[in-house]
Amino acid sequence: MSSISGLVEDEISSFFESSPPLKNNEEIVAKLNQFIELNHSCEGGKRRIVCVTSGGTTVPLEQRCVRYIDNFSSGNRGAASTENFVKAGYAVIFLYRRGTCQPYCRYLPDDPFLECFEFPDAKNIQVHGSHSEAVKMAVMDQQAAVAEGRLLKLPFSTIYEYLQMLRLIATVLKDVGPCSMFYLAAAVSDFYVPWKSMTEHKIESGSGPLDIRLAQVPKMLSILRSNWAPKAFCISFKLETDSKILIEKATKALQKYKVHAVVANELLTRKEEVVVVSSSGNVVVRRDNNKPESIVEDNLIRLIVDRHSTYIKESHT
Ligand code: 9Z3
Repeated sequence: MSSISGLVEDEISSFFESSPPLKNNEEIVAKLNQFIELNHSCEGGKRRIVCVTSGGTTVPLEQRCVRYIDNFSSGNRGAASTENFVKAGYAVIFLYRRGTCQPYCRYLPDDPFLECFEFPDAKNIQVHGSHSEAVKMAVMDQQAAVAEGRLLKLPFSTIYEYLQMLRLIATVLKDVGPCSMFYLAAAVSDFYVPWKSMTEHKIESGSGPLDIRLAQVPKMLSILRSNWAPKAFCISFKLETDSKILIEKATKALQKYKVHAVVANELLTRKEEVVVVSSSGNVVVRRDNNKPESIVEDNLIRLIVDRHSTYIKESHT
């Protein structure tokens, strides 16, 4: 397990102390406790629980935020992975950026969504024939996951909300131990404006160029591994646009944060292939090109679930 320096610990504490408190903290804790009670304390078998993070965090520039810096990410990876984890028997806490791709909705048209529907007469609304199969599957699969209590969706927007929610989830999952997993696919900002140095009102535009100083977001992976949920299986992601440095960066992250694997992906090819970097070597995972409906997450989650099974077995010996 990794140990973190006092300096990093101080940076992390001051990040949280200066963050605006989560508005619905109590409600989130209640939902999380109920979810864990349902899935991990049940008689006759405990489910594995994975927290899938998805989408990009925003960095507000004003406290009464009008403008913000955003982080690229459609949420596709997180949504597709969530579906595969549910299929593999996991209960999923889906921590996602508001407005990004949702599990079971990947095949629905989002542009414009209303194209799905038609009015045969004034009193009835029905799904257009060309979309009816996709809508039926989306509704059925989502309802089944929610009805079985296997999908808890928690939205965030800002980097402040994301990190506070991640800490809450980790704390609540601590007792689930090795049966819990973090699958950190969200694109998290590296830089932010500290709340206290942020202007309250909308930045005025009449006074020439704007200078903003961004502070570095402390790397929470280290404290997640060492303090928040030390027994959880932990998968992080590394995204680069330059393929020449991708594996080297992912390997460094693996060593530095002592996660169980780093999924390395390049921006342009991320839907075709990823490389799972771990202490047992690097494995290239590809989408199956012979099947048009195949996605890289089908093979990726199969591999991750296998690795998690081995981890759980080894933790019991
Ligand atoms: C990823 O690398 C995800 O795979 C993607 C998925 C964001 C590329 P989409 O949401 O894309 O399907 O459009 N996520 C992690 C990105 C990230 O911020 N990683 C940090 C880094 O690279 C480490 S935490 O430094």
